[in-house]
Amino acid sequence: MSDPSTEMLARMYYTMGLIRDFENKAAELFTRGILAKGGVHSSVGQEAVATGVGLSLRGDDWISSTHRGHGHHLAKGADPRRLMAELLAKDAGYCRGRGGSMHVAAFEIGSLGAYAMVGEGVPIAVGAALAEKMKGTDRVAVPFLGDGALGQGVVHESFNLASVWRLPVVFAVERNGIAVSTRCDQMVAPSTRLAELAQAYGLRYYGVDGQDVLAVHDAAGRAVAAARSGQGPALLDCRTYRFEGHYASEPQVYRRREEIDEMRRTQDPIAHFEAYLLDSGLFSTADLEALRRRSAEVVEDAAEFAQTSPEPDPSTYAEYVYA
Ligand SMILES: Cc1ncc(C[n+]2csc(CCOP(=O)(O)OP(=O)(O)O)c2C)c(N)n1
Repeated sequence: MSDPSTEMLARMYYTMGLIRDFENKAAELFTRGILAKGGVHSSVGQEAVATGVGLSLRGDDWISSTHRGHGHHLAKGADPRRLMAELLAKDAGYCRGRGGSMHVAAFEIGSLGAYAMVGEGVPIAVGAALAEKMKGTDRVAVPFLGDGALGQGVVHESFNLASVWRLPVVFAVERNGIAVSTRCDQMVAPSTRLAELAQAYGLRYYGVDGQDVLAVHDAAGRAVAAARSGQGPALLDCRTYRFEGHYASEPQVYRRREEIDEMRRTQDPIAHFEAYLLDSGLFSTADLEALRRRSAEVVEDAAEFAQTSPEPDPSTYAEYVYA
């Protein structure tokens, strides 16, 4: 396993805290009726996946994202103010309020967009990888997808073309085991056997504990470096768990409260990493508290900024619409 610098360890811890604070704030604004435009899908519990992958990428690499995409964007370097403004459909948002939570795109940070249609972002990232290969650059594309997306035909077509054309793509699967209210093993044939799936498609396979940010960062780093150097595509299988409902305030009748409590107690990626950092002797409790305080302040500031930002000017409603 590679040895991240102390600065990188601090960035990982900060980024996971930033994602958690951002998600909790977005859910709070949604519940209070302030964020009434579209739903909010929290990635709390899955922060190590977005962080480990995002921090293994260069600024000019591409990602495509899902309905659960705030963390992907923050880890790729999104400005929390502009992201929160987008969630609140404000003019200062990345898409000037046209996209919202599930359709934010930010080319300037390498985001090809979040897509609410399950699996939709995957072929788009493959297309970007094809374009980069044809242009002769060494940029890599990473589509994030849930395990529920593994039943989508377009995802399999994407695996196929990425493999046949040896494209610089790393498919980052957030395998949280559930799609809305259905267990993935009841609806997706290979959902727990991704090594075999990858082998069938000729994708290099990396399977990791998605609650362990160091493991994700290490595997993603190796997959990305190989893709960048022309060794073709990979599948990064991150076993994870979402602590919240499918969307904010969803009742979760399909799983027991005890299961969620147990996973929160034993599988919290931030708590795990905190214990590791303290044990390493590189960070004190005060160091980590300062990093958590900073992310909380950044999110408060983003929420304040977004709430006090103007709506888009109604006279611009037809701008950025292709017809
Ligand atoms: C093509 C399509 N079918 C169904 C839906 C409804 N839907 C929204 S999210 C979701 C589950 C997605 O599960 P997964 O891809 O595993 O992502 P997760 O929610 O676990 O992050 C479904 C079925 C949709 N948005 N698009």
